[in-house]
Amino acid sequence: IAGVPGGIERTFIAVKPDGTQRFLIGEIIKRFETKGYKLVAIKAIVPSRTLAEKHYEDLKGRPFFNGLVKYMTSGAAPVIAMVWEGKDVIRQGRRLIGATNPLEAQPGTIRGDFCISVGRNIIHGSDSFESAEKEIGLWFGKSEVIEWEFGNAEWVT
Ligand code: 3AN
Repeated sequence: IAGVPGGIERTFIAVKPDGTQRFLIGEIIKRFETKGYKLVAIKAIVPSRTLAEKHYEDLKGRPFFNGLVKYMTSGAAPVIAMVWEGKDVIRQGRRLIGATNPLEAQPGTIRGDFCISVGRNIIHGSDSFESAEKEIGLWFGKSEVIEWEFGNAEWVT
């Protein structure tokens, strides 16, 4: 489901509700697209509490866990859930996103360029092959992930 580690991989990327509200969907898609990656699944979704808690189950017990789940599930704006595919996309995706804490996220990264608060850091990306495997399966059904090839330039006309 997440491909071949270190080869053609798939990763789960989500624009969180704050990113959606701040009109950053296009900017985020653009960065992955122009880097060279392929969008193979996308949907707008307000996750259930169960889904959000499963997604962040490793953070259960952290002081910010309930607030995090509440913000992801509020419905004030949807999460834009995506699967991106390509060489090393799991680690490269994390580089494009930048550090969790915006104070440490370098300018030029998505978080470094667009946010200032760790609790509102606009985007999620799988942090390992195992997380990608788990998260893609959690957010998407098999038939929602599309296989397609780049390069049908003749379709311009
Ligand atoms: P990342 O999203 O970079 O993988 P995690 O998995 O440590 O980082 O954290 C998941 C999410 O939890 C973050 N994106 C952020 O929204 C929230 N979070 C992490 N640390 C804090 C914190 N200290 N205070 C508030 N929210 C936090």
